[in-house]
Amino acid sequence: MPKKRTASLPGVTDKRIDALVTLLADNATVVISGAKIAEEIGVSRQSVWRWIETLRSLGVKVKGHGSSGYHIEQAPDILAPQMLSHRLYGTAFAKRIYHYFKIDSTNTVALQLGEQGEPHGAVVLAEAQTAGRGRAGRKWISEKSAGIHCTVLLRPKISPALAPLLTIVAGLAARDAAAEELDGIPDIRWPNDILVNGRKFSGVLTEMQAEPDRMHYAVVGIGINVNQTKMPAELAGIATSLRMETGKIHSRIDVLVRLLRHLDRYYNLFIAEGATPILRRFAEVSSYFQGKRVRITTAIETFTGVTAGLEPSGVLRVLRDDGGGIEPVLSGDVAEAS
Ligand code: BT5
Repeated sequence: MPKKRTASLPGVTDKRIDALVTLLADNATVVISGAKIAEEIGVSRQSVWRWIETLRSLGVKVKGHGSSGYHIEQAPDILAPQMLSHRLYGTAFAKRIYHYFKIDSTNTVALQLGEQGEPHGAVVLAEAQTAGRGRAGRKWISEKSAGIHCTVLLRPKISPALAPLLTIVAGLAARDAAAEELDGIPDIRWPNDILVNGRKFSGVLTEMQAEPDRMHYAVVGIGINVNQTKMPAELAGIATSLRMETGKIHSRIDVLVRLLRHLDRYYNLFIAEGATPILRRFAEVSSYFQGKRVRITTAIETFTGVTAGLEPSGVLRVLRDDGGGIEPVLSGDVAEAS
């Protein structure tokens, strides 16, 4: 597996834009001339001007112009790799962070990276996704710079049968990252929805490349609605954002750092100690773990029952209402039933 090579990815954010964001953030409130910026990051003043316009279109409040100099009034909430990398020091996710202003899907990029031999721990981020996806070909609405769209590349030496546990590990991380921002207590609806007050604000999509007994790599994509002020009509009533819950603007970079730090912690716990501590934590924080009346829709059928814990592989157990006993649910949709 090549360690040092940096993948060549069309459309990935130019490292110099990353440097520009970091420079402005590090010098927030200080006026820096266009010429000085151009010199520091090694580009023409024309490029500086163009990139400043890009940042403005993303909602970063950059004051001034080339001749007078630029400054920002507060640190920009762009998920810039340089800034993130410092804050993720000591985790598996600090070294290889790929950022896009716009991409089809961060999971698609991460799958390509996996194919190219990129090491464990690479992170792909996008300010906006044009084809963000959920499970079974569904779509994940990925509004420009309002949410977090993040995929990590993992290379665990586990059987593919344990892949559902990676979804649970990521769900726990997203849940904990959001809990610190919310007044209400977030819930996890097996397998991959994070809810608050009954509405979904985060989802996880795990995809993998594997042989029957060996996982080559998995990509775990996490979407979190952070600063949306309303949801599109198709999601009205079923989805929410941190901002819609609290009435406050939240720092996406803070939420992302917490997400990846919690993910690092849960992932390491899973690799060191197996499923048990992960399932124990899931039982603590998910009302769907046990004793919840649910309607299950799988590829073959819809039935109702009561949840009865998870199997060690992360599969949900449901005691069927129709007398059919305990049904292990490998994948499917879970809805609360009355
Ligand atoms: C999921 O699928 O919830 C997985 C979502 C994973 C998104 C991340 S973003 C980064 C990475 N890159 C990707 O392309 N994907 C991952 P599922 O359980 O199938 O739920 C999909 C359903 O959630 C849709 O059919 C909608 O009903 C709803 N939905 C779509 N966008 C939403 C949003 N922004 N917030 C809340 N619910 C949404």
